[in-house]
Amino acid sequence: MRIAMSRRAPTALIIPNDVQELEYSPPTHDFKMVPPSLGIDWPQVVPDDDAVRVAAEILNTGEKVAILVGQGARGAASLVEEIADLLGAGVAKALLGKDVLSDELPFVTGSIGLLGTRPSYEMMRHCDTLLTIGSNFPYSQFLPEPGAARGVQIDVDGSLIGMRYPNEINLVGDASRTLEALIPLLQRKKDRSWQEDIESQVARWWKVMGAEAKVVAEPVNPMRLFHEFSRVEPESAMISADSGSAADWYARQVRMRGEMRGALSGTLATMGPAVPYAIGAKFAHPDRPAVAFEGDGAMQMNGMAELLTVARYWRDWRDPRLVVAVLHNNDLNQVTWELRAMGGTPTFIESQRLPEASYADFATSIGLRGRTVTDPEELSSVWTEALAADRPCVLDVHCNADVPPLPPHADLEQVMNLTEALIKGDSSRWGVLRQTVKTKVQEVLPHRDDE
Ligand SMILES: Cc1ncc(C[n+]2csc(CCOP(=O)(O)OP(=O)(O)O)c2C)c(N)n1
Ligand SMILES: [Mg+2]
Repeated sequence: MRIAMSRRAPTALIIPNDVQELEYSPPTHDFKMVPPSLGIDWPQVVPDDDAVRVAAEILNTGEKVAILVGQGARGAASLVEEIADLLGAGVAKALLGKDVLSDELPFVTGSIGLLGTRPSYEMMRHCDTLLTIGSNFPYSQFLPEPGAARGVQIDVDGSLIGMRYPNEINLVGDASRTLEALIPLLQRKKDRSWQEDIESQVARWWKVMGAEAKVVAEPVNPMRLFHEFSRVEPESAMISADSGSAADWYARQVRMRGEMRGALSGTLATMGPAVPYAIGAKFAHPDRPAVAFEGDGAMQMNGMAELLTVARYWRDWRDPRLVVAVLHNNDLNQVTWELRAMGGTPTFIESQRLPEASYADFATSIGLRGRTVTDPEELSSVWTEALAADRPCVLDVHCNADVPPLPPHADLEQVMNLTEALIKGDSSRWGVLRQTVKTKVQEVLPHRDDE
């Protein structure tokens, strides 16, 4: 039924079946009713010349410059690369800015923080100058000690700038416009030893990551899932990671390159976004493959239901590839580890254990591809197949829950807390101990180039 609705209160309200079927009538003016604006033009914010000169003086004086980029630097990648070269600097990436710069650049130290890399950690500990671009990274214990480095920050949001480090100058401006103003004032550092040292640490770090991924952990070491993906990842992949242990391995094992995009629930860290993010990414770019890494807890929360959305829409996507890799460990593992590491508390099985389910069988029951993986040696071919499939695919990967998400520095206090937890009677104490030692020892062993 087609009805014309009056803005005045109708005497009898008839609700149409479908509001989209109503006749359109343009809005008119009325009390408390403002017609919408037709457009917006965001200004290009550029800091004052004097402020840019002060920043250039600080950066020119520094001998060991560290750069931290966040998602605000997206779109300024080539300028960040240029300034890193001029300053002989290394570049660390906050988690939401992981896709800002390629990890194939030798001076990119990767993620920073508890889920970060050792080269990022060391760079922040030893730098004398810190340039932050488009990041509000909150974990200041992973930045230089206040006063140990001279700070310059670029951020378009003046209400947030300078919150995380006592900078000498804060430049409120768009990342690209500000770097364009700054770069002509910089002298290329003649001494390249700081950057060269960072580059050799980065090269070694990736070897350690390869070796950690290959540590045997029955049935599958979850790091291997990410490591093998990174060997075959399409340069156009859109990756999402959930807020479980997947976030740790995404942060450290996935190497960004090409046009790859990455997303996770960065500031909120809620469970459940990985599959919906992947679906959203497919609607935005139906011609690119999407890959979601998600824990079994989050799959049981909403991921399985979201697979029904995938089943409904995948035929509309020009490129039907959407892979959901489930870290099947029957555990709310990230929290199990948080309790062990921070609270010195053993696993509380009643709260942490998950009911068993086959994510692969669920996928095939709704017309998607599904594959159960219990052998790490299969992962390489499993990824190749999933990324060549003619429809979305769920990889149900049976992962070992005792592989430790070690922080980059694994400080003594955390190791002590862990030990305390084990002594208190953690049901997984032997598995955890074995995997921790086997993983940690990779940092000191020599590694070949192909690892
Ligand atoms: C909505 C919501 N509930 C609870 C948490 C706390 N939390 C963070 S990770 C996690 C466990 C995730 O388990 P799972 O999805 O199985 O991933 P795993 O860590 O086992 O790989 C929990 C409970 C959260 N971040 N968001
Ligand atoms: Mg789990």
